[in-house]
Parts: sequence; structure tokens; C-alpha cells
Amino acid sequence: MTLLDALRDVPTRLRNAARQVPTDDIDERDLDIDSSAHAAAGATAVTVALRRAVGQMGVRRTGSALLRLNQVDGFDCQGCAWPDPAPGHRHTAEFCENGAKAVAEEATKELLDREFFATHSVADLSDRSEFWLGKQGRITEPMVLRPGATHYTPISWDDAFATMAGHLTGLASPDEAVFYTSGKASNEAAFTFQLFARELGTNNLPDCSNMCHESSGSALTETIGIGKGSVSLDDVHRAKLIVVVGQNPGTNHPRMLSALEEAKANGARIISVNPLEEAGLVRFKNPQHAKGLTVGTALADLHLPVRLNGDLALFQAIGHLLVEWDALDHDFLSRYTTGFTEYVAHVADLDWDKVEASTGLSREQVTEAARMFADSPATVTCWAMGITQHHNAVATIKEIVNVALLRGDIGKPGAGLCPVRGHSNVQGDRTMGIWERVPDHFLDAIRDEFGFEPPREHGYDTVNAIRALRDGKVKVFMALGGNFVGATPDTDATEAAMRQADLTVHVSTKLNRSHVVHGREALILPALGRSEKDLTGGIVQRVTVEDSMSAVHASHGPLEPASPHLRSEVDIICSLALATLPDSTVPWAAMRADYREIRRRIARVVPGCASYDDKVEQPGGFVLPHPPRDNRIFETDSGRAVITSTPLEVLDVPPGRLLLQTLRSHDQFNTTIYGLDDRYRGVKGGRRVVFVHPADIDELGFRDGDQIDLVSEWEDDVSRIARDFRIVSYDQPRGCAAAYYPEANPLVPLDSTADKSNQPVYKSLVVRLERPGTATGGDGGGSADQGSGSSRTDTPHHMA
Ligand SMILES: Nc1nc2c(c(=O)[nH]1)N[C@H]1C(S)=C(S)[C@@H](COP(=O)(O)OP(=O)(O)OC[C@H]3O[C@@H](n4cnc5c(=O)[nH]c(N)nc54)[C@H](O)[C@@H]3O)O[C@H]1N2
Ligand SMILES: Nc1nc2c(c(=O)[nH]1)N[C@H]1C(S)=C(S)[C@@H](COP(=O)(O)OP(=O)(O)OC[C@H]3O[C@@H](n4cnc5c(=O)[nH]c(N)nc54)[C@H](O)[C@@H]3O)O[C@H]1N2
Ligand SMILES: [Mo]
Repeated sequence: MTLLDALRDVPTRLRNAARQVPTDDIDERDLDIDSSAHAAAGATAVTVALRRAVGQMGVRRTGSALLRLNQVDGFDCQGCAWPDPAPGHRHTAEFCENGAKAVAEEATKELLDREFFATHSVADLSDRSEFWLGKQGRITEPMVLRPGATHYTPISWDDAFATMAGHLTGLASPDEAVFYTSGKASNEAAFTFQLFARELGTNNLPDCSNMCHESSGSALTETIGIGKGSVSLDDVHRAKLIVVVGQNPGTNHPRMLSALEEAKANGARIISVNPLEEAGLVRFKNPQHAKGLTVGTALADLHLPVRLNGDLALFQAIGHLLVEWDALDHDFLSRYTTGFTEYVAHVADLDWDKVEASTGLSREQVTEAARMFADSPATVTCWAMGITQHHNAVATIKEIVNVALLRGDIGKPGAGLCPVRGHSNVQGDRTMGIWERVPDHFLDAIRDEFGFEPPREHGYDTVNAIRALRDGKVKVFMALGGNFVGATPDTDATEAAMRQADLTVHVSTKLNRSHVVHGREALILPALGRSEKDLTGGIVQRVTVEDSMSAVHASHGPLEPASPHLRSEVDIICSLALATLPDSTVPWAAMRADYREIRRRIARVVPGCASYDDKVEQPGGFVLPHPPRDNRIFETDSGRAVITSTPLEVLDVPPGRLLLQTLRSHDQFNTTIYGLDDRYRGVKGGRRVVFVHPADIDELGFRDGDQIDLVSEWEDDVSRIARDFRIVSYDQPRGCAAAYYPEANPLVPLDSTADKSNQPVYKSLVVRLERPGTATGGDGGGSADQGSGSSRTDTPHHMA
């Protein structure tokens, strides 16, 4: 049965699917490990998708939602930023298992009303896991936590806006307010949000991008003059080599696997660079057609099990070999680049011992990969969090750029750089000015359009916002979506910082940790989700979004809203502005009444968006300009693409320690835990696991299945502890380990950030394993620290 058959079959097969609201929290004693190998997607994915969808949304909503998902006249999937095929090339069921889960999570029939908040005190809620909180259902009306109160109580929208306006207008400086954005916000919401912050007088606009692809933005802007990827979906289909580095598409961008499959059918070869052999890249069954369900494809032709943080060395070594073999695009290099001569000198004395120590790969493996680059006339290199969340992430991405420049792989069909974005509109939010360091020309355009002078001083990014909260410099924290305390590093420190605020405000769909770790006063403002009809101002409103490949298109939801009291994000922002800024020069009421008024302003303010409202109306929307991709124009200081030379350093780990990455299971969206089934890695029923190589388990004196505490070590000598994890034997390079985010976030030091991008280092933490009770110091704390503490020894040996 294909995805489409399954959808048609929903009413008969799955009418009785069980509701999924847990009454009890996770019991890690139920954790089960299954060591058999799993193919990505396939028939199981179809079944899981439908069971979750029907279980949460019911039969009728499942049908109307999923058949409109990613369709030209439908709504954009909240699941990830992978682009949609051209309008004529979409499937009737154009979504994946995890997209269906994302929709189900939002469009659930479970509702969270005022009785819920009357029953559960904030203290009670702060003992629950993210999983439990999220599963309680959609928030249905605005709620307030008054100073000193134990429970959230209902508040009218007008009183909520008046409360916020009171706090904001009472600040000593607008810079005492912080406005955070998560990447689900539409372009219209993002544009109005940054406009409000700037009219109020601050550039304090941190966003989830600070934790996500900030390193990509830094590296690409410095080297090619624009912080976005240079490929289209068509380029992926036409590439002759696709390199997937530090990314797990089978879980996080499942529709990318279909694109890889198509590329392969067109003759592409694929290299996967990853410490883990992720299921999607090695075994894929395409659920879009019947044959694909049973016949799996091995997508990757070469898998390089790189040691964590070894990618800089890997790409420098590949560059070295390409120079040595003279496998270079000399015409491109001389016409468009600078820095080549220095680079040739730099890589000439490459230290292979260091390369092998850093990558954990043999010289033969590296040479085989370099050969594939040399043989390919058009290469696309994709990357995600496995690259961006390291201390040297910016330098690593510049090394990836070097290799692309050596081969002339920019601005050529079938070739290019492809940072694969996470949240469905995280790239659009940046385009719309959600950025604490937006360039002056953008601020000039705001001034010219709206007639006020925006602040010029740079604002706080995510990490600096936490520091400022901690230091008492921020009094009001407002979030447009997301789960700030759940997603950010150093959970203990961050939670303590957040409690310092006078007012915390969350525009949200579902409950999460950030609602229960609050300032002196707190507001929850429930928003419409993307799957829901938005009738603000009495007309059908559309919003627009931008995918990972700079394509912008319209989206509008088909479903009845979860509650009549919900408001759209645009409505909430414009209403707040009207309450806060009585002398405003911005037409807030008109923009709220008709979002086309916002789009008319976007057209005049945002580069590349002329005639925006007309262009987004076209089926499939339009693609934003990208000078390197379109014309090989590089808007850097020198007017050329920059080849960079970076010294090669090996990340040393002291004896008895492991290098830990934090990553996503197959059953979560960031801090939203869909379920407890990381199917491809064989973990079921729990999440507090740490994957370790069997020989390392042995060498460290533990056994598979042992219960341990994780303790991270960093230069500040603070012991950061996350308790009650179970060791799971798992194949990966020696010395490496992995645990799930957000459970492992207490281990990430706030000050451990990437050079230049200030992005938290989530993927290479030095940790030690300790027997329960022996670790002392700070506690993992909060929701991240629940666990039964019991141990089981009868676990199957799990080494994929
Ligand atoms: N279903 C689902 N979809 C999602 C999300 C989700 O949580 N769930 N999140 C969304 C968001 S916001 C984002 S940013 C993306 C995230 O998408 P990914 O970046 O795929 O997410 P992670 O789970 O962090 O996976 C990181 C991958 O990089 C590998 N890796 C880790 N360190 C290294 C390294 O040093 N070198 C190399 N070469 N590889 C390394 C890991 O083994 C893992 O396979 O997905 C988006 N889509
Ligand atoms: N250790 C570790 N930490 C990480 C990462 C990692 O790999 N490892 N990855 C980082 C990355 S890449 C990212 S992007 C961040 C993610 O950080 P965030 O974007 O802040 O976190 P999410 O978990 O995606 O936010 C989920 C919440 O968003 C709200 N929400 C969902 N849909 C909507 C909507 O339509 N409107 C509104 N207003 N609210 C909505 C819900 O209330 C939900 O609880 O986390 C980062 N943190
Ligand atoms: Mo992300």
C-alpha cells in the first residue's frame, strides 16, 4: 500500500485508532532495545504516519489535512524546510511520515482548557516531561500567571495586551526587552514582529537560527557573499555526486530521500559523511510507489564514518588531493575566486597523521571520496547540524566551500552548496529581518517605508540573550513560538536566567517547558497553527513562507481552528503594537485587517521581493535572487568568492572521556516529543539513552545496559550533570557517543559556542560516564532530569 492508498483507506482501516494522551509520564523502565536493522520509510512509515494522524486528529481531519499538505492551493508542512517539487510534479500525497506527525501534533483534537490549568499547578507542570506537556493538547485561550500565583488563570486578549504594554512602556530602555522567534513563524508574522521590536527601539531579535544554521550564514556570507544555499531541487535531481555531511535526512528531511533516489536514477553517486550509519542513507524504501515499499535502495555509494568534528580535516584533505591531481576548474578559479595561491601553499604540506587522527578515517577512504569529487562534473554538498554545531563550524563550512570552488561547483546546473534548513520557515524569517545584526540597508528601507528611525546597535542573539537575562539586563522576554528554555544550552543556567525576568510571554500552540519556567509574571497567548483557517479581519488570509532553496510561496490552512479564541500570530503582534505604541507611524490596524497590506510593505523593504504579493499568488510561488547561483556574482569585499586557508587542529579528548553529540530521535520535532519510538536506531519506550561503541563501553569498565550519569567537562570547571541514562551499545567511531536532545542540554556549557557564529556547541561535548550517585556538582535539573534510576541488565546487544 502506498501513501496515497493508505490515505484513501483511512476510514475503514483506522477508525478505531487509539487516542494518545498519556496520563502518566515516561517510565524509562519500559525502554526496549531492538538490534535488527531497519530500512527508512517503506510500509511501516505509512502505517505509523496514518496511525498517529488518525489517533490524534480523527478520520475526517486527517483526510482534509493530509490531502492539502504541500499542495499548490494548500498549506506548507510545518515539518521541515525541504522544498516541494514544481507544481506539476507533486504527488497527491506529498508528505512523509514525520510530516504527518507534525500535522497531527498541531491539529490534534485534544484541547487544553482552563480546567486543566486549574487542576495542575505550575509546580506540578514543572515536574512533567516535554512529552507529557506536549501531549495534553492545544492551548485554547489566553492564560496569565500573576506574580506569586501558583496556577495560570484565564485572561482576556485585551487585558493581556494591556499587561504587556504596561511592562514594555515602563522599561528604562527598549533594550531591556527581547523578542525571540522560532522558525515556524510565517513571513508576515516575522516581518511584523521585527517591525514592532524596531519601532519599540531594539534589535534584540534572537531566533532559533542562532542555534541552527548561524554558522552556515557566517561562513557563506564571508566566502560567497550571501548566507544561503546555492541549489534548487532541480540541481539535486541533476547532480552527478551528492555529498550528505552531518545530516540525517531519513528522520529530519524524509522527502529529501525521494530527491536522492531520483538523482540516483539519473546517474548520481552519493557519499554519506556521518559517524553513524543512519538508516535513510543506507536503506530506503520509497512510500510514494508500490515497488518502493518492498524493494529498498542503498542510497549511499560510500559511507565515511567520520569521527565527530573531523569534517574540517576531511575536506581539507580532499582539497589537497584535488590540487595534487590538478582536478581543478582553472577557468572558474581565475575568473571568480581569490585566495587560491595561498590555499595551494597551505594544503601542500598537509599532515596526514593529523587528518587520520581527526577524521578517524584511513587515507584510502579519504582518497576514495576525493576521487569521486574529481570524477564528478557537478557536485551538490548538503549539510546540517552535524556540521554547524561545533566550535570550528564556520571554518569547517568554509572548507566545504573551498572544495566547491576548486571544482567550480557554484552557479552551474546540478551543482552547489546546500545547507539544509530545519524549521519550515527559518530561512524566510531571516529574509524578513528577524536578525539581531540585520544590515543597515534593511534598516534604511524600514525608515524610508515607515517613517521612524530604527535602532542601529546590534541586539542580542540567543546565547547573549541568556547572558543578559542572567545579568538582570532584560526585564521582558517574548517568544513568537518555540521553546526557548528547552532548546537552548545549559538548562540549569538558562532556567535560572529566565526566572529573573519581570514578564515572560509565549505565543504558542502547545504547552512546553518554557511556559512553566517563567518570569515574575507570565502570559501564554494561543495562536492559530498553519493547518488552520485564518479569518482575521473577516477574510480568508494567506501567509507566505520560504523553503531551504529560497523558493517563496503562499500557504493557507483548511481546518477549523482548535478554539474560537485563538488568534493568528499577525493579529497578536499588530494588536500588541496598537496597545503599546499609540503614536506609531506604522499602519498596524490595516496590516492586521488584510495581510496583503503587509506584503505590499515587504515588497518595498525586503531585497528581491518587488511585486511580492503578485508573485506569491503564482502556483509554486517564486524564487528569491541568489547572485552566485544566478550569475556567478560574489558580493564580497573583493567581488570574488573567497578561498580560505585554515590551520588543521585535532580535537583532543582526555583519556577516559568520550566526545558526545546530541541529536534527534525519529520520533520528535526538536523539543516536541511525538512518541517514544526511534525506530531506525531500535530504541523504544524511553529516551534517556547514550549510544557508545562496545569497545569503549568495555574499556571504560561498564556494560551494555548499565545505568549511568553523564558529566560534561569544559574549561570553566563546572560539573554539568544529566542523570539516569542507560548505555546502549552502538556502532560508531571509537571515542564518540550520542544522546538525545533536549535531555542532554544540561550538559552544554552556555559559553561553549562556535567561533564567529556564537552558535552553541551541541555536537562535540567532552563527557565522562559515572555510576549513579557518584557524580557531584550542579544537577541536570528540570524536565531534563527525570528518570526512574532503575537499571536493567538483560538488554540485547545492539550494534548495527
Ligand atoms: N522529524 C523531524 N524533522 C526535523 C526536526 C526534528 O526534530 N524532527 N528538526 C528540524 C530542525 S530545526 C533541524 S535544524 C533539522 C536537523 O536535521 P539534522 O541535522 O539531520 O539533525 P540531527 O538529529 O541533529 O542530526 C545530526 C546528524 O549529523 C551527524 N553528526 C553529528 N556530528 C557530526 C560530525 O561531527 N560530523 C558529521 N559528518 N556528522 C555529524 C549525526 O550523526 C546525525 O546524523 O531537522 C529539521 N527537521
Ligand atoms: N542539544 C541540542 N539542542 C538544540 C539542538 C540540537 O541539535 N541539540 N538543535 C537546535 C536547533 S537546530 C533548533 S532550530 C532549536 C529549536 O528551538 P525552538 O524552535 O525554540 O524549539 P521547538 O522545539 O521547535 O519549539 C516547539 C514549540 O513551538 C510552539 N509552536 C509549534 N508550532 C507553532 C506555531 O505554529 N505557532 C506558534 N506561535 N508556536 C508554535 C509549540 O508551543 C511547541 O512547544 O533547538 C536547538 N537546540
Ligand atoms: Mo534547527
